[in-house]
Amino acid sequence: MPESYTGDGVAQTQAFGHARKQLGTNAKIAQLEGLTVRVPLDGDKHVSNFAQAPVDNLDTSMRAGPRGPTSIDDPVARERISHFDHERIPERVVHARGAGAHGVFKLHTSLEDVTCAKVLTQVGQETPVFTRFSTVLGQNGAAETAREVRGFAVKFYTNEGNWDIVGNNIPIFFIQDGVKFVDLIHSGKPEPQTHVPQAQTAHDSFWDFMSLTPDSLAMSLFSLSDYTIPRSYRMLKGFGVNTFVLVNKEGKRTFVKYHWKPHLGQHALVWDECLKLGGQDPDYLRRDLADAIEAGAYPSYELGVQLISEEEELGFDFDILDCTKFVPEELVPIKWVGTMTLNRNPTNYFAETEQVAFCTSNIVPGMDYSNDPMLQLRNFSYHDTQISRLGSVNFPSLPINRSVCPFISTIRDGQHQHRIPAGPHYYPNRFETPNVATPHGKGQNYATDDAAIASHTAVKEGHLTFAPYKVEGVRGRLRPKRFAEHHNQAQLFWNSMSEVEQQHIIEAAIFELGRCDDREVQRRNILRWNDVDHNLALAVASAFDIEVPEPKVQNHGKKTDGQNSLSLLSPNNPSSAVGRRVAIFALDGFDALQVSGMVAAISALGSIANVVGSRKGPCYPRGTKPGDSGAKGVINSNFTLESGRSTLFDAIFIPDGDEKFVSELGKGRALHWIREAFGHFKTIAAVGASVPIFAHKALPGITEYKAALHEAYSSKNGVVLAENLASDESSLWAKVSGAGDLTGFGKAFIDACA
Ligand code: HDE
Repeated sequence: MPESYTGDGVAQTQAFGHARKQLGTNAKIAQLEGLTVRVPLDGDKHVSNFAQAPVDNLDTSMRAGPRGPTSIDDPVARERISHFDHERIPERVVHARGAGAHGVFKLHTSLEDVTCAKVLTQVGQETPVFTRFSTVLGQNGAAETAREVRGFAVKFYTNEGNWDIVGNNIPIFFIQDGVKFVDLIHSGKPEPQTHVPQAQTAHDSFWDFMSLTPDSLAMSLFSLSDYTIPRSYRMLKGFGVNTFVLVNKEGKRTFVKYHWKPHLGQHALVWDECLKLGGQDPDYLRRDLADAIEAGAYPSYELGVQLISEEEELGFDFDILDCTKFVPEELVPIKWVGTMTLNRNPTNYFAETEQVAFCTSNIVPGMDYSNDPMLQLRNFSYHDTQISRLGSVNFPSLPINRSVCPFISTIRDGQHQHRIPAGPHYYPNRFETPNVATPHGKGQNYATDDAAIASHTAVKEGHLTFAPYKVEGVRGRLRPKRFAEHHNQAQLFWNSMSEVEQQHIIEAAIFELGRCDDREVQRRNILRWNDVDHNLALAVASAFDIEVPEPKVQNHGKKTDGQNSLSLLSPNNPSSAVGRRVAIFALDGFDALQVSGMVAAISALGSIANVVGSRKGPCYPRGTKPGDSGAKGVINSNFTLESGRSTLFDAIFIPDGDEKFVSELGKGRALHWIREAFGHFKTIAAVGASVPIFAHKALPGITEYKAALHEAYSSKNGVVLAENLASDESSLWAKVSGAGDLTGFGKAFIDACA
């Protein structure tokens, strides 16, 4: 935010106590800030009615005598109540629960051989973006850690118009044809009689539909895997899922699959954490995203493309128009082309995150759609849904949806027209409307014979000209032959999971089918998985006492038997503690040097330090007394042991402390924190007097970490202990200003957080 800027938006942000810091700026932000539609809330402005006349009283409505009837002619009360009555708009029918952030996309590798889209060819160009992550089935207030596929939608405000990639965090989808989407979603949404369960697929209708829908086989396993319980939206992969098309200057079409890869790596929660977080912090993921951006730990993602020429289109065992299949990286490597960084939280959830309208049909010159039957119906659906959701065909002119490039249009009127269009409202016209690729009025704007087609359809760079390609066929309800195969990639996915990941899938299947009451639903799903992997089916069936015969499909010479795919193998995550949320215990009597040193080191690393204290507010170190707020080393806490739980953090640092500290650490709530964190494989460090509490009270009899007790500074199973921190090291902590300054024990902890 430029310091010289004194516009309304800043005033509002500063005046509103809980507003978050607003950093990052770009052309879209400048546009939003420049809009006079921002409503101020600072000192020298007045509170007004909707016609902007000042009002003097918002507390008491007008009535005839203090005990008499309220007067309907009170314009203030009437207007306020009426507006309130209409505050809600329909939530998204799917993906209702979302979290958004502004950012920029910077291209580092040009794709000019395959596209003329400037956003993908102008290296170094920064394009503003707005990204919205979401769950799918849960309603607007549902818990975010329910097992759910995640949406990953990005709107690029390019210089040639808005381009949206409306993707998910799984590379494939449940069904091949968009027309089945309605039933897929109905089956997953709460049961109509009771309206339960919320935000989960663990019920009969969903698994009934799945077992009767052959195309959903591979996705049934993806959706039970750790992909559906992500640790953070900062650690989420993204996929365009559908096949799109890029078009170059010569009009050559190239098929493209879009990928997002988080720089922090892909991480999942463990199921027990999800269950607990659902109650402890249903907003866990949106809070994590907003906190990280506020702390300057900006999430970033790499955009990649898999490119397939028209000549290669039919060269795979699967059809690239089938969105229940992914393209393994072994067959088509991913080319990484640019970086998206999310660096600014929205100012207003409703105006930005709720009103942002993604449409798969939003593409820019140099792009086109494929004939993927899912994409074709999506291109209709998104535009259509915004009309009822946002109330008008004019949704593209809402502030968050406006492009940042100048344009002229002869589209006019409709409800909620936010612009004042000048110039002709028809075309062609005598005013020579500029920037139209074809010379109007000077000949027909179409071709009628083969000879003319070649010249007429040449791509006009900078315009959506849709390069021609040949289409022929019999009209009917048809699917290509290769759409009929469903086992290969289901098996490839299963084979590519590690043993632990496979076990998680089995446990998830037992949970989901365990919430179904119909034996037939349980049986049909288990038998389907039997054709993917016999052991998988046996393991799930053992929880239901259902008999599993020898499989029909597996071991019948399928190409994927025993094979796995690089794209799916456990992610090769960067080994780094960057971005972690670390709880630092500052119960009264803590060691001030260690706490302040660790806070400084964690923050400097680009991670998020959270102080957990004896109270919310000032906490008092060793040698000071509560209330002595001027004392050295007093630190403000973010949480207490009651207001937070270990589940909110990736790691816990327990410093040395005095008797008071040790006594609080030895009480039930603190011990529970430690035990729970250990059970969830979190990194834990303890120093000095905290070590005996850790080893003998919190986790007595547990042997996994014991080696750490004996090897100074080394970690064992994520536990780093140092009962006797060398005094020279202790004194060094006073000077810590960055993670690199930590030595010995502190370094061992940071390394273990990676
Ligand atoms: Fe969507 N989808 N979808 N979808 N979808 C919507 O659009 C729909 C599909 C996805 O953060 C809706 O604006 C149909 C696949 C995301 O705002 C709606 C079909 C994938 C988001 C809609 C599909 C998605 C949506 C609801 C089958 C994975 C959230 C509100 C033809 C690539 C975007 C809205 C955001 C949202 C319909 C299939 C992902 C109703 C009919 C496949 C990430 O238009």
